[in-house]
Amino acid sequence: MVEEQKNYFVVDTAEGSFLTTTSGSLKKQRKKPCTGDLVDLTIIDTDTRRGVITTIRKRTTYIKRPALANCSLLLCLSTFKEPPLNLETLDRLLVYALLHELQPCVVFNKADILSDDERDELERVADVYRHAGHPVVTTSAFSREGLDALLDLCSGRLAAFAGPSGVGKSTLLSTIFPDIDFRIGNLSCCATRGTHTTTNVTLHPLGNKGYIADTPGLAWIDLPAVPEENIVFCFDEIARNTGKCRFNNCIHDNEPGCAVDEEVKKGIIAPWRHAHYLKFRNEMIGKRKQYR
Ligand SMILES: Nc1nc2c(ncn2[C@@H]2O[C@H](COP(=O)(O)OP(=O)(O)O)[C@@H](O)[C@H]2O)c(=O)[nH]1
Ligand SMILES: [Mg+2]
Ligand SMILES: [Zn+2]
Repeated sequence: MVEEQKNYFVVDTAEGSFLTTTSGSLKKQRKKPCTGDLVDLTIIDTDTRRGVITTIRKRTTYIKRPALANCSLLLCLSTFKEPPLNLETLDRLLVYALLHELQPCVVFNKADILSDDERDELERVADVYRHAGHPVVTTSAFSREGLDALLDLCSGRLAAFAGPSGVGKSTLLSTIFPDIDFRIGNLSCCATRGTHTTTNVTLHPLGNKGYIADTPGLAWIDLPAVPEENIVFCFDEIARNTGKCRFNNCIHDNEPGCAVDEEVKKGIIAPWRHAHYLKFRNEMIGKRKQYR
């Protein structure tokens, strides 16, 4: 797996890390790996740990800003308080993940500061996301609650943290990786130390063959432009009602005989989930010219 740095690529292999550039052929095709890429490598020198990337394997997922390939799990962080829970931001992150074919996981951090009543309230919100089919983990970087469950989810895959500033992304990362020098880019044999600050996305290997990407300054919540009909599939508890409304082209916005409206009234679908579905759908209508 590749970690992109300023002028070269660090490739993590079963035989340790190698410092690499791309082959002439890849350069000619203007093909450049990014962090998360799986590549084929020709080793040039095992002592200085130099190599050349000859092929970039097909990406399973790709997000642009920051560039990250093959990420399969987006840990969507929020807090119940400090900062107060922002459900629109959370839903936006989930939709962002789903539109990029990443599995989202809902993570509520800073559980240590919650009273029993607040925990009960949070549990009701958590149930809404479970009902939508998402894994939910409650964590605390301070008490380490939930960290094992979180790392289990990351097993064997590339995960990344996302979420607004202040929810504890950096703190969680440094709790999980107390010796941050374990990051794969830190090749002690190369005269490249100190260049870390220029790196976009760093990778931290987990013992369980997983990785967590550190993605500073990312603009996750800028949803990509897609046809508005696709948004409903990002709200599974709404999409499950397909075919149950009176009109088969129902968009679930106050039409008569709408099964979704009925479930909202009954409290089966949370009102904010329905409102965000409509909001994001309308945003996509506004972005139509970007893809048509
Ligand atoms: N009580 C509590 N505070 C936390 C926790 N995690 C982070 N914080 C605090 O929240 C603030 C923001 O954390 P930071 O990791 O910088 O958030 P980021 O902006 O998402 O990277 C800092 O003051 C942290 O000490 C936690 O689990 N519990
Ligand atoms: Mg941070
Ligand atoms: Zn409907």
